[in-house]
Amino acid sequence: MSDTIFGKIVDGEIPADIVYEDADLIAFRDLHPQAPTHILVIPRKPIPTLNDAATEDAELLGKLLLAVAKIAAQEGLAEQGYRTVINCNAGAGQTVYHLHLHLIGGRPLQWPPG
Ligand code: DGP
Repeated sequence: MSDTIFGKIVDGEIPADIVYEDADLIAFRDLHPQAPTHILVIPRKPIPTLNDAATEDAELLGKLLLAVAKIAAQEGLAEQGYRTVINCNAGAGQTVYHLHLHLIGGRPLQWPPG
């Protein structure tokens, strides 16, 4: 499914700095990092936004969160902390309409976010 840039990454049509992948998901470094560690975790299944996730996707959504924690540990962020963000629709800053979880860390993170 290559309807978005992330679909093309899933299909291997464009390169990405992949840090983890399995049968359900791929994680790769963000092209425009907002912190020393900025990784995107995406399902292989092309769900456009969190609004489009269905009950049948519940296990997949859980796997995405568990992957974030695994990758955070891999990146040495488990103890110091990190942030996971899902931007849903344009008002929240979503620009790529293939569901993705941002994993951000490696610097102090302010709250509330902008
Ligand atoms: P969002 O604003 O939540 O839709 O985040 C999209 C992110 O995707 C943004 O931080 C920049 C990143 N991005 C956009 N195009 C590419 C790409 O081709 N490769 C990679 N690795 N990241 C991309």
